[in-house]
Amino acid sequence: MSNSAPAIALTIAGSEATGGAGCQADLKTFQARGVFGMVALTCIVSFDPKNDWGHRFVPVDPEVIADQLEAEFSCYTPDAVKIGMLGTPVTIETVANALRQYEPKNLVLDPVLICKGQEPGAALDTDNALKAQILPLAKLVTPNHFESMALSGMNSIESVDDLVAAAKAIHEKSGAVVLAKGGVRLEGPDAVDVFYDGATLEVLSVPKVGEHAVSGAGCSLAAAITAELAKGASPLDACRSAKDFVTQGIEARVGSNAPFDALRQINS
Ligand code: PXL
Repeated sequence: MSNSAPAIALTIAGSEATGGAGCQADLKTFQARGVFGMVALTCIVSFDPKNDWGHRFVPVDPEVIADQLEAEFSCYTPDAVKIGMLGTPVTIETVANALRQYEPKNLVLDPVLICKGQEPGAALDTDNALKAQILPLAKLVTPNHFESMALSGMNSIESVDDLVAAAKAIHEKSGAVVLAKGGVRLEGPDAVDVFYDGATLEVLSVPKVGEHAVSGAGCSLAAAITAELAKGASPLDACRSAKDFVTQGIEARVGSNAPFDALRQINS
């Protein structure tokens, strides 16, 4: 096992300095799922404890992003690639150009439209660029409750039936396999996600672990899906096992001085 060539996964994502979310979560997830991980860093986020834990955000120079991707795709052919936070229209254009050039297999998009603490609408240019330039390249997309409304055009999602409608609408628009996440935002005892690939519809449901969102859950879910696709799983099996992984990680979460706990990746 240890001598065989590992599957290789790349995340194109931002740093979240405290290690709960972002590329830190992705890399820990890749390690926990037994794949060799790489990061192309797009931005650096530092929470501000003096300002209600808001996000301080610094983008990485586009040339430096392109350089990282050149190095990575020259050294390896990743078996799967995850896109996390990109953050600016220029970054999105840089990454979209590289994706068109390198044509990676198994592109998973976590469509980070806004971060916790950001105002909806504050980043409309970025959201539109992501929808126009990255979404059409994705094989699988993992929108949360808010992102499912933004990508489907629906005004509200309040039930599992609504989430199913959103997943179908996003699939029709993008052609991607969709895992629409209800998380703690849908009422009821269960954390429900909807999988739809154009043919198979599956509602993935587990009892909620508390009523509070945990930092890094979305990043780790998409990274675990990426790792499973890299190892050759089908999209549905990748989503099922990623959901188990995230549930265990939420159960094992790390308490923090910020108002949100952080998911802890548990080795499988
Ligand atoms: O949770 C989304 C997310 C992704 N990437 C980075 C982040 C966050 C949220 O804080 O900081 C870098």
